[in-house]
Amino acid sequence: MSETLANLLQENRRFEPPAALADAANVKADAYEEASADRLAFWAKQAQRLDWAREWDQVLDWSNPPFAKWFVGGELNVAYNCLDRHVAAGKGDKVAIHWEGEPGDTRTLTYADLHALTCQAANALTELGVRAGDRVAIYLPMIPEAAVAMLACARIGATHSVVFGGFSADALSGRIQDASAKVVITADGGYRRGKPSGLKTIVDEAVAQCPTIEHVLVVRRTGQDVAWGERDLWWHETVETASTEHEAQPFDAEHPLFILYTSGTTAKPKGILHTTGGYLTQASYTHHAVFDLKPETDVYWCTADIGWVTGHSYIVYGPLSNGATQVMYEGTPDTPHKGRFWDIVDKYGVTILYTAPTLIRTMMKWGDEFPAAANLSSLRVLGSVGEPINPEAWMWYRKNIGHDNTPVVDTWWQTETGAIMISPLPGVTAAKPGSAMRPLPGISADVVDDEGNSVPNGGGGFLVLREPWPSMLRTIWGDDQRFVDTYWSRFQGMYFAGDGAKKDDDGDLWLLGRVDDVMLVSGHNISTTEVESALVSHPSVAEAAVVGATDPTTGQAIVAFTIPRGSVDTEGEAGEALIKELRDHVAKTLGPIAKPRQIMLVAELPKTRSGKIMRRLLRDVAEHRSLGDVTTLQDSTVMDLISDGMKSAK
Ligand code: 6R9
Repeated sequence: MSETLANLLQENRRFEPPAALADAANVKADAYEEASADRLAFWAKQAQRLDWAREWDQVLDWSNPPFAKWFVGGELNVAYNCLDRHVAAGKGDKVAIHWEGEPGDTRTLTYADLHALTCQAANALTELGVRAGDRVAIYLPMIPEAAVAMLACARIGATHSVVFGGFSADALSGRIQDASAKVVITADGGYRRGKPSGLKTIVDEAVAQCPTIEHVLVVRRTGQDVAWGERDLWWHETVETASTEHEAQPFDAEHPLFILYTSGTTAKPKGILHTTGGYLTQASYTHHAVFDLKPETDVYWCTADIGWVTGHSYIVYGPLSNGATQVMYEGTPDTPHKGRFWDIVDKYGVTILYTAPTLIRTMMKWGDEFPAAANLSSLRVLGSVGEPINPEAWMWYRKNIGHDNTPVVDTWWQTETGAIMISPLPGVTAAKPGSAMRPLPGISADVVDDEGNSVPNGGGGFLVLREPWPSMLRTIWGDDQRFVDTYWSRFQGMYFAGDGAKKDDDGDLWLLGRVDDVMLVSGHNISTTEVESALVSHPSVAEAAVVGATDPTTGQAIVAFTIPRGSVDTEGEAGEALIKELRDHVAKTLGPIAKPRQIMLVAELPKTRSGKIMRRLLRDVAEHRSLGDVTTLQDSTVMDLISDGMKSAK
């Protein structure tokens, strides 16, 4: 990656934090100095945010890299830290979750309610024979029981493995088998796009191939008919009849808390293992620092699904350990109409919103009138996660959702990192649209070249992490060698994240997508993200996905799939004219070398369930290969649409 098109995006816009927010911010600029003076002392201080039953003897044991141990000898209970201690501090009546079902039904759970339910679930699981160290699979819609099930496992020391409710029976059974789970917690179904989906039927199909499963615990959400077998138990008959008294035992800081499978599209999914003390420390600290959470006054809403790491760290463990009041929403953003999200912000007075670029770009495509119809004045911090956010999407987010004065924090991290690693601090950083800016205090990230040498400002290469961090993955479940090979072998002594990045002239970081998404065009490395951002900066474009397709003359050629904004005319000659204009626009913005060979105007893009664009599939389309595994596709009909678009353009 030596020849990146460094600094093609001349981004000169800066947004200082609002003065009042900066003055009252939870974390100020001195945190960076404090952490760089003594990183381990800094993290030990952050660990004091939690209640420990036994203090640690050593902050970090790195004697056997890359296998880290944090807070060695310390003991704590995660559920106690998320629930009991808040209740004990007199906050039992504080709302923990404002839950909103897709059909419009609502539930309000206080910390006392959540505590009681979690104790019941902990007692019920124990009664079913689940012991510390056992694995429990969770396959639920976005209902409060999803958080309760996770916390109940944590409470009794069982390791949870949450599987996203959109995954197939095969995906579910593969994950259950890999972890040898004993119990599955599911629901009859959940609501999505106005209809009840069936979850129990999928579990039945999966569990038929999973001899380790002893019980299936079923929450009744939709009331639909379900088949019933010997292993099945209703949640309301098992959990809700159990005692609400349960004493949480402390566990070792390195006790396994959860496994979360990364949604691999080709290879076998990797079971990423997270443990207790370090994970909770960093989830809690980053939620406090990056969102400036004030538990007494803020209403926080993360729109991710609990089946992704974002839901684990920033719906369950970060916010609840901090005693936050949050919104949890079950359904899709366009049911019953495209303003649903903004109605929710308005209704609950949401002050902090954390969502994904894919959603922001979808909202841009739907049009400004939807957010404009709601009162969004309560919002004070906006976050983004999951993909690089294009500068124009960032600007749209700030202007249309953040009334032109809220900080936008673009947070880079991974399932493997467990918690946020690179992000602006809302009260400190003068953020640049599209940049994740700097590693958080206590984190050392860098960009290196092929040989592992740090690149100078203005250079591009591979993102690495130089020092272990508290919430780092400890291994891949059952496969230490794959853990070493995947993350620690590319560069000596550094964690290889698999993302391309560049440092701008100020040393701020710009994420360029997965390294396999870097194109080599006539000997120049060009990142898909840069071309996508150039396309999205054109007023007629809502979203774009760029891939490198094999080309006989240039090695790879740039092919762009582009979704026009709602109002744009693309019929006949207007479409041809737009394509020409867009090609010229990219050439003008990035340089002639980045001009796409081909631009397709399409209605949809194929995305993984977590909203990441599936460039691999698009590459297949661009090269006319038959399509590989599409089971993680959100909507496989999208591919037909795109293939049709391809044909008509030929
Ligand atoms: C949290 C999460 C991890 C991959 C990561 C990177 C991409 C996430 C990003 C970002 C640019 C950001 N990614 N946040 N890229 N800017 N702010 O998404 O975890 O599902 O494991 O995905 O997502 O490519 O390597 P996960």
